[in-house]
Formats: sequence, structure tokens, C-alpha cells
Amino acid sequence: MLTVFSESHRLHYGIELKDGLIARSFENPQRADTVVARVRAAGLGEVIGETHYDRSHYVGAHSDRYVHFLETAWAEWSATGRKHDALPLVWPVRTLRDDIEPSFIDGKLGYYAMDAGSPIGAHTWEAVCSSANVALTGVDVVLAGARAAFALCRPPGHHAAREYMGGYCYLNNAAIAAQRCLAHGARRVAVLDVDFHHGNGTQDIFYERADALFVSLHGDPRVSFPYFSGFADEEGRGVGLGFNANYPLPEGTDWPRYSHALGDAGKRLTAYAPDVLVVSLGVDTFEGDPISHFALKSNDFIRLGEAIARLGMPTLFVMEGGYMVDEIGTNAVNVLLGFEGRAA
Ligand code: Q9C
Ligand code: ZN
Repeated sequence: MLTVFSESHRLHYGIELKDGLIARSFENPQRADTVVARVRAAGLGEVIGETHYDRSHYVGAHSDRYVHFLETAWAEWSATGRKHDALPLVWPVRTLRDDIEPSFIDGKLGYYAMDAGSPIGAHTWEAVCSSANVALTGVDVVLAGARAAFALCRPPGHHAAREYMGGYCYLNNAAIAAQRCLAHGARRVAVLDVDFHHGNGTQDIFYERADALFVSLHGDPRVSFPYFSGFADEEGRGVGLGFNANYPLPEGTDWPRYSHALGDAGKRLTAYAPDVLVVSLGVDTFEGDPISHFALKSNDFIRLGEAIARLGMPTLFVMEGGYMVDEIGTNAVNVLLGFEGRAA
């Protein structure tokens, strides 16, 4: 399987709130470097760089004004004399006004964010574009006839919605990829999200659409980020009703429990019969992940890849989360080796 990877991911390394204090983000450059090193060591296949796609490829999954915000946020923030990362500090929750876009950057940051987990630094936009372009390049490999490809995206994307960033995500790489499939001949596309966290952004983007099925297995939002999305009764809206499926799973979920839900998810994917399957591949379901609480073991990721392969669909894997840096490479590549039937 071919891997698409960009060195530009290293331009972004931000901060987050950890236990009430500002700390370096769990979402660090070592993550992607560890995965690409494992791709090479395992002989998964060729590693290529990304093709350039302009901003018009991000509009569709996202609104034009949100893409514009991301493009200009650092310039507006730094123009006020601040030299460190930009973070939001106020949000239009419930009864506050959310119909007027603020014109000052501090207001815009809250308007276009769900949390304080997506800091914007001087080179964040460049890294974010490279990540989306890695996914778009992967789409073109699959549309050209490959059985599968691996888009080694960083920063991740699945928490980014049509008009907000959050959870380490800015542009929704998987949704942008799915959108390109639909623009280039696919009649239907499905996104299977196996990251530990609910892919609220991908759900948001496709919630009222029937040409994209979103299926997600994740930690129960009653106790897991993003807390306000990912319940089983979120089934889509309007023409999209029935084309969104959530499988919230309890703390300590292990492979038997996980694979049971995955089997049900697989039936839904098979019934939908998409022309392309996009897999939001997070490996933060690993038992040792520092910010999650599932109990999958490294060998279970091989079984996960085998199960995805049995769906028999042209498949684009898009890297999402996974924070145990020593194991993230092994676990991500185990899924891909399992998919290819090359692992025991
Ligand atoms: N300080 C992805 O896996 N923060 N995003 C949780 C830890 C947000 C995870 C609390 C986690 C976001 C792509
Ligand atoms: Zn995650």
C-alpha cells in the first residue's frame, strides 16, 4: 500500500490545557515521524509526498468564511503584538448570540472553535494545508484504481466541523477527501471512524446528506471528549436521516466488545455499498494511550485491518489520533498490514 506523507507537519506543534494548566500538546510531531518510520521498517510500500491543491478543495466540507478565518488568523493575532500561539477564550454557548461573526480576532477565535485544543501558531496554516493535501493526494491514488492508500495526515482532522476547529483539528482531512471522491465520480462515499474520540466534525459536515454515510465507534460521550456529540440517537437529519451511525462504547472496551460493534458497523457499510470507503484511523483505542480508556492490544489492530479489508471496498486510510508515541507506529501499521493480509 502506498503512503502519502508531508514533512511540513513539523511546522505545527502547539499547546493545550492539561489538568487546568497550559502544556505542550499530546498531538506532537513525533507522532507522524514514528508512524512513517514504522511504514518504512515494515516495508508497507512506497512513501510519496503530497501534491499541491488550492484552498478551493477545502470549501465544500468547510465554509468559505471558515477557511478564510484559518488562513488569516495568525496574521490578525500577531498584528496585535502577540508572539505566542493564538487560543480562543470565549464561546457562543447556548443562549449567547452566534449569528454575528466578530470582526476582532479574539472574538473570531471563539466563534470558529469548539474548545481550546487547536492553537494557531505562525506556521499552523501551512501544516494544516499540507495535511489536507496529503489526504487529497491519497484520494487520487485510490480514484486511479489502487485498492487502498494511506494518507499519513498531521494535524488530524475529524473534530473539525464545517465552521469550527477543535480537538487538535483544523481542516477535516477525511471529509475533504470524501468530498473529492464525490466530485470525481463516486456516487456514494462512507467514512468509518475508528479513532477513540467521536468524529463530531465529520458527522457535522455530512449530517444532512445522503451521499455520505458516517459510522463511528468511540468512547461514550458521557465520559469522553468531545462530550457533546456522539450519542447513539444522532442518526442524521432531513435527507441525511439514517446516514449517520454512532457506537458509543464503555470505558475499558476490549477487542471482543469492540469487534462486536465493528461487525454491526460493517453491516451498515455493506448495505450502503459506497464507491469509496474513507477510514478515519485513530489508534488512541490502544490500552496504553495517555488520554483515552479503551483496551485494544497491538495485535488487535491487525484484526481491525482484516475486518476492514473484508468489506471489499476501495479504501483510503486517513491518520487521526493516537498518543502513545512508542506504539503508535506499530499499531497504525498493524491495521494496514492486517488489511493487506500480510500480518500474522
Ligand atoms: N488534555 C484526536 O484524537 N483533549 N483528538 C482531551 C486531554 C482533546 C483528541 C483532554 C482530545 C482530542 C484527533
Ligand atoms: Zn482521538
